[in-house]
Amino acid sequence: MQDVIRIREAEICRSELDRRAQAQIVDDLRTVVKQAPLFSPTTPRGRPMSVRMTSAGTLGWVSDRRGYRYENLHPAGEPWPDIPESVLAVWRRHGSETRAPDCCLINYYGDGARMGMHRDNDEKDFSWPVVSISLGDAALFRIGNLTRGGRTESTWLESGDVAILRGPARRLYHGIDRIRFGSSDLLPTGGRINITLRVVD
Ligand code: MD3
Ligand code: FE
Repeated sequence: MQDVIRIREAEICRSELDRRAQAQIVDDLRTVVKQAPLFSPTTPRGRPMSVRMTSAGTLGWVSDRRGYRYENLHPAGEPWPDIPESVLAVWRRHGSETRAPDCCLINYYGDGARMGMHRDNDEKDFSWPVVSISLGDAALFRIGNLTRGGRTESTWLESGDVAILRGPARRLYHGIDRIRFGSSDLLPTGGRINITLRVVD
């Protein structure tokens, strides 16, 4: 492990995954997105999100006019693929050795994509950590407070960084302001993948 930094109780393990481990995960994700293609969720108010998403695991996160929620099936009607072993290995090391995650949410950021400030609020038990893996282009991550607004802190997340949100950090507002498109050569056509692993219920 290279270096661990703490920002607002969030733990970021810099360069936790070497290039081989990153490439293995990307390869495994290709299999996942073949079975469960990326889609563009819309907010409950009908605005398309700039980030494209899909999931693996028993539950996947979806958003549309009916709201934010977890579903057993991909919008196309198929079950979500299994979470790749390469990803589960990161969860066991940083999340929990006693429980597997229900959801592996895969976010893809193309040029110009961002994610507004929000809280991860659709899970039942917030005592489980969230583990996040960054792959590809660097992203400006912002973390705030337990309620909307107030002072925030920012840091760049780079390919191979693993962030762990547990305890009070699990409930903080956070978002991605922008990515530095083309800053990494991990993904042949650029962009950023973020994986978040969560226990849902
Ligand atoms: C802080 N993803 O999918 S990952 C999300 O980079 C999400 O795609 C961002 O926010 C991304 O919900 C940020 C880091 C992260 C994930 C979950 C958190 C930070 C968090 C939960 C609570 C607090
Ligand atoms: Fe989030």
